[in-house]
Amino acid sequence: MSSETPTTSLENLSREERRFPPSEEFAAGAIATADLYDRAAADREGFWAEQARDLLTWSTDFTQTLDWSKAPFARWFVGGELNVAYNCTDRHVEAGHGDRVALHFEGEPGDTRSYTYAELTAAVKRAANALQDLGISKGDRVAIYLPMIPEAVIAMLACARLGAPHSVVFGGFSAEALHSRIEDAQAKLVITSDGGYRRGKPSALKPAVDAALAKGAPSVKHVLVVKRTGQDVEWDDARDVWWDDALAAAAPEHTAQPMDAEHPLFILYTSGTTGKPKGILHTSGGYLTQCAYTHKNVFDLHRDTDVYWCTADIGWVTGHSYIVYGPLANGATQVIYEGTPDTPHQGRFWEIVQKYGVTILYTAPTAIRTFMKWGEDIPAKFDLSSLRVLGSVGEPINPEAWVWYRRVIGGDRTPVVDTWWQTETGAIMISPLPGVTAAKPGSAQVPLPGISADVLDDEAHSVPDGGGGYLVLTEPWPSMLRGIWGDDERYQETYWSRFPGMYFAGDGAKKDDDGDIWLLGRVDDVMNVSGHRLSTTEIESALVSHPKVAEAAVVGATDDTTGQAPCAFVILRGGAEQGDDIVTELRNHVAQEIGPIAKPRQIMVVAELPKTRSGKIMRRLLRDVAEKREVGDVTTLADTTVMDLIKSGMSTSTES
Ligand code: 7RM
Repeated sequence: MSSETPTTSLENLSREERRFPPSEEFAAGAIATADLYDRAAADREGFWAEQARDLLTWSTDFTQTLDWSKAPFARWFVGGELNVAYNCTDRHVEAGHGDRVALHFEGEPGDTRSYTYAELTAAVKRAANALQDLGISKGDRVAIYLPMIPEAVIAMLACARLGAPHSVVFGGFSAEALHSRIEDAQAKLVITSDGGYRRGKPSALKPAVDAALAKGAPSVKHVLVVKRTGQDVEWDDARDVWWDDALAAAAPEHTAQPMDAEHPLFILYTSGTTGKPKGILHTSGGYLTQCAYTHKNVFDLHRDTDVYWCTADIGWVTGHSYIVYGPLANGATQVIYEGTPDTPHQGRFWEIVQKYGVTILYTAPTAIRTFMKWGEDIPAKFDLSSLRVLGSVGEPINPEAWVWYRRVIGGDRTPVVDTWWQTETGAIMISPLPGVTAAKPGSAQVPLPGISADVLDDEAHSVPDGGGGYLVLTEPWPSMLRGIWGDDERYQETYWSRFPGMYFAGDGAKKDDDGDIWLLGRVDDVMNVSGHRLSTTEIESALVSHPKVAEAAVVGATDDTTGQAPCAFVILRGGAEQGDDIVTELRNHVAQEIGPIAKPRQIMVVAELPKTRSGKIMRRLLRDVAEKREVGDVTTLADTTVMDLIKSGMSTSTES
């Protein structure tokens, strides 16, 4: 990609011309108002210092807001001390809110449990004592491999309380993946369960821990096992301990010790384009400040009346920042759900919204597109009138899905916030503010107050409005990663070497004529077709705007003539006919929507798309198919049979 490359016109992405400003009523009651931008711009560090002091309780105040003298290794809130778990539990009880519900747990089979802040605090104290009884102290790493049950939240907070960094491994990961993460972090304890519920059936977890440890993990001294499903488990008397027994034997009282603001809070592994997963390191004061700040301002949290629900799993960063740390630091009431959206029926999410009166919903575009595919009549059966803010995260959201989300789920009434951030950024970075921004479907729009971002070309020049390039973050931010666990060099190389002095996010982006930012997917998903810069998202968006298409993924395949050529994989809506006619129709549709240059060389009608367990489409695998290569590593796929399905369905493709 060269900087002279003409970018495709932004009108393609913003075919949806409507703007969605907040209603006057919403704006009048909003937590975040427009002056927040001015305050942050006038004194960025002062602004963050104020947020840290307002939102959190510190045992020792900090003396310096930011030490950037050893960049890119940052220290925020230097000299400050706090306990993250205390901030998420005890202090709300001390402030008289012990009876407020912290968690409404909805198990997949329909069992429910609620924890007030007083109950959650008591559970975390006992768990912290139990961990201590198992030899865990400040600095020890603890691996957590649990389903979406309250014990997952309690375990994370118990670790935070002791200053023992947790490393949560998503319950859908294999024994192999678990083993490499345990080894890399040198975890001393693994917290797991007998199993969890998945699509109506108990699904075992402990066997994967046994298998991981059998590969050799001498650092692990104990395995703490929550009983969830009652499945039979193999037991090692010297190593394994039941959670219930450990908590029953533990002392109920525990006084949280203050930790340095830069004390490690957690490691979370995330896959890069190459090499082994990177252990992203987050610390205490800055991370919690930005989680609390964004959760409150981006979702317009009115603590006493809102019921918040983030549908992520705690195995991902969204679960860390927007189920555990942000909402609990803010003393919010939230729903956590164990299962999948289609168990036992396709209306389960909407049934939960209705049951708990959910007011703020945070989910992913892939889920929204799935709901579109299932049809509007399903949500229409439930009362969704409690909803007042909708959030989206994880991928670019195509304008059709955005508008559908607002209209069908939000009753044409709610602001939709498209939030861009990463495991590495720790918290939301680019997003509308729901009571301020006139929202543009498909664009995350503006860096939050206190955050500085830009779009650069290949030569590191800021592109003018209307131009495209690479997204960078130009100033350090409180919840930034502090490094890659055990690999300082890789940290500098991956994030800070492409554009010296700036954080390279790995995402392509454009600025529109108003200077608003549009995220275009990972840069390896941006293709160059005959010298024209095209984004997978643009073409996907065009395909999905066709009434017969439910979902689409586009990759840039190497092409002898044009450099790269778009290849599309589409899932048709129920009832739409297959065959060559539809392929021609769709190719013409893309030509019409974007221009002939964007016409996919090949369109394959498929039944499923390969997705990671967090719902991101694995375009790398699709590129392998499009380029007729052996399909690469599929171990991180949610369903490893999908690729066989796609390859066997290739006969429906058309080459031009
Ligand atoms: C929170 C999370 C990070 C990558 C990131 C982007 C993509 C996330 C959006 C988005 C467009 C969004 N963390 N991404 N949110 N792209 N618009 N609102 O997803 O580490 O798992 O992924 O996800 O490519 O770099 S993550």
